[in-house]
Amino acid sequence: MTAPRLVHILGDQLSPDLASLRAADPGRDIVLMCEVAEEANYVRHHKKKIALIFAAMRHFADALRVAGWQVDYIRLDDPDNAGSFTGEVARAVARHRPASILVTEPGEWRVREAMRGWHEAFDLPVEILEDDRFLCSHREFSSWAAGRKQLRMEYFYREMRRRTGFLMQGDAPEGGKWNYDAENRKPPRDDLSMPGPLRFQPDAETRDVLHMVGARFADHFGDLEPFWFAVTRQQAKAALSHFIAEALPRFGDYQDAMLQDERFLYHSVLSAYLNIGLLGPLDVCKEVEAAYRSGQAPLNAAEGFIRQIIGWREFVRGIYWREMPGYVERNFFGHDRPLPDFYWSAETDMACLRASITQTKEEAYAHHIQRLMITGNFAMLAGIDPKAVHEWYLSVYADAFEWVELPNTLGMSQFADGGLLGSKPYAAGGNYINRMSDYCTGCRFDVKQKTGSDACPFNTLYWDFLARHEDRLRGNPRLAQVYRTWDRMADETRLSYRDQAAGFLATL
Ligand code: FAD
Ligand code: DLZ
Ligand code: SF4
Repeated sequence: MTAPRLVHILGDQLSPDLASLRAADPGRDIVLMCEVAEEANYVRHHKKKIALIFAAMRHFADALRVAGWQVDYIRLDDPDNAGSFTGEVARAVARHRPASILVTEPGEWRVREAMRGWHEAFDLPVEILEDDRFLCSHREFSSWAAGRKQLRMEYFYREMRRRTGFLMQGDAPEGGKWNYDAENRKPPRDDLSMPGPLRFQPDAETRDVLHMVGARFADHFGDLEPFWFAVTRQQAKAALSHFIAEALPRFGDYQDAMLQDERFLYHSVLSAYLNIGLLGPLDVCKEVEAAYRSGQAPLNAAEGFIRQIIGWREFVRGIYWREMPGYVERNFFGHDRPLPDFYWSAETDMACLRASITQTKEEAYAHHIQRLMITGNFAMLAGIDPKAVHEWYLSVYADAFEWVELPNTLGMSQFADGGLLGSKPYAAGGNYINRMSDYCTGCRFDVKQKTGSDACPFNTLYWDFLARHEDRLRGNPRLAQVYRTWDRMADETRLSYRDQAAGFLATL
């Protein structure tokens, strides 16, 4: 009998149409899935994230067995567990004596490098297939990017609209405009009714995982329970239908809003399901477009949502693979302050940060504007080491995998790549936060004050950041107006702002 191939499937590759599964033969080949300590600990992931991945892996293995696959599944508490992908592949090679190893390209440079060493380590052919769950291949991204002075998401996105045909009328964008973002910045109102994501009761298999994660990872960040994430494809599809029916119509309008008591607003909370493979980006966009075409959702909502998926999600992945391994080391501003402890404890008087971090602890989720304009904005203004910021984001969010987290954190939110991904730093003072949220009403600081013991720290950190990095930022045309305002200030005002900021930074 022909020796089997060993098909190693990772915790974020839980898709029945995965390239390596399509290339394999259920009658001959063996699927290997393993829960390993190294993946849970290389950054200390949030308990809920570990539980989501293990529970979804176990349910996926069950579904593969039902579909006729032979699955060799290694649990974390297996006494012989080797603790790493390479260690477990070594054990599986000894058990099954495969003819070769077949994998789909992982989402992280570190893991791809490890896999590239397997040929030599095991003296076996190793085939790494392209991950075609993404809509833009590495080759296509490179050819789009080649020769461009600047890589801007908007132009990439238009290309992707043309290629996929989403929201197109022939060669023209639906409604005559490519982007309806200008309509998507409404501040929140008190009388909105938010549906929140669909929540699922853990079954016996998930409860087993929760028990193990609670015992093994008690000292990791975050609350394990209540645990309500979808852990199967069927549940994730139900979560998608719920989002389309209940939240999509208002997704666009309130995309940038933040409310203390509404953690999810009209966001989809689908990123973790997309990133581990329970949902496919094309399927999700098809359903969103259908909702628009049937009059269930307005164009600004459907376009805004589809842009995040075929635009931002694919764009950041292209940047990641194009720029790694050097990207993670970039530090345009030379920031080196350690991450303040309150990023782990949520113990801070700044109500916006307290709310965003508390929610992160409890849900392993924060929406985009909280990540970008609260925790990200603060870290950049305060001059925190971008690598420390990156490691925080990678560990605390259930949807965080390096291909998507790193460009968003290091590029978009910290501007540590000097403008490769975004055209200007996302820096803002208290006014912006006050306009887009209700955080300031419950804060011990006063958002209207710039100096004094009650002054909102964001107000002077903002100016201090611009002054500290004037040599790097003044030439940016998108900041010309801001520097004109700075220039018009009296010397003593500028000095008092910088003193106030220095006093605050000394307390961190
Ligand atoms: P929605 O607001 O409902 O958006 C719909 C979908 O669009 C998301 O599910 C997601 O798949 C996609 N999307 C939206 N914005 C982005 C983006 N900027 N990049 C890529 N995809 C996007 N997203 C991750 O999936 N994983 C991360 O680790 C991650 N880290 C981030 C770190 C920082 C500092 C910032 C500023 C953003 C980060 N994002 C990350 C992007 C974005 O914040 C999340 O995708 C989003 O908040 C997930 O919530 P949602 O599913 O409710 O999204
Ligand atoms: C994030 C994660 C965790 C916590 N644990 C596992 C695991 O035990 N087994 C596994 O196959 N995958 C896990 N993952 C996801 C991997 O870290 C992810 O596949 C790589 O980082 C590549 O994106
Ligand atoms: Fe945040 Fe300042 Fe508003 Fe307080 S006053 S919530 S610190 S922006």
